[in-house]
Amino acid sequence: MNSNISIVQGNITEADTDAIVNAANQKMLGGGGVDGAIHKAAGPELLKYCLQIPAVGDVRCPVGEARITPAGRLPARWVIHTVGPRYTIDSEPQNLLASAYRNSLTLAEKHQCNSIAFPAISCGVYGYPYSEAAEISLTVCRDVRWNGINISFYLFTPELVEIWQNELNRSE
Ligand code: AR6
Repeated sequence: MNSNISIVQGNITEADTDAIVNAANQKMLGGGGVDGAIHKAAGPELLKYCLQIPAVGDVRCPVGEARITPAGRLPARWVIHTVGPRYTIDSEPQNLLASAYRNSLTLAEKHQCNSIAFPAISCGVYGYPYSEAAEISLTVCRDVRWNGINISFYLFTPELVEIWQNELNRSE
């Protein structure tokens, strides 16, 4: 079991981890929420890196998958862009959310990252219920497979922090 998991209340753009995860959309060209904050803090270089990711139509990252780019001006070295499900629109949102976390961690491992920071993927515009998202994300992150990676969740509000912390305590 990976017990290197911590919960932080804060802005993920300040995370001093090898990689930070962006809750992006399929086009991967920026947006609102955490995506907008990451692009703003990283500077215009990040968009240039995103444009280098091959697209099918205008899809650079299908729902549940992940792509990696350098991080521009951020303290992190890499941005891992993943796309969570829209809760009431995409079918099997539980599987898609778990895949988004799993594929992000797989990319982090492939790039020798010792630390990664996640936001609450899908818990904003995409409408995922917080408790269910906390349970899914922590189930994926606790897998022994990620024992070598320090995982932090950078959550924006005290409410999210409490929900994630309770779920972490419950599953310990
Ligand atoms: N640091 C940490 N968490 C943040 C930050 C930040 N700087 N800013 C917002 N959050 P959302 P989604 C929280 O909507 O639901 C974008 O337009 C926020 O409070 O950013 O996956 C993309 O381009 C919430 O708890 O992502 C997509 O189109 C969480 O991050 C779409 O939104 C996720 O909220 C993705 O929607």
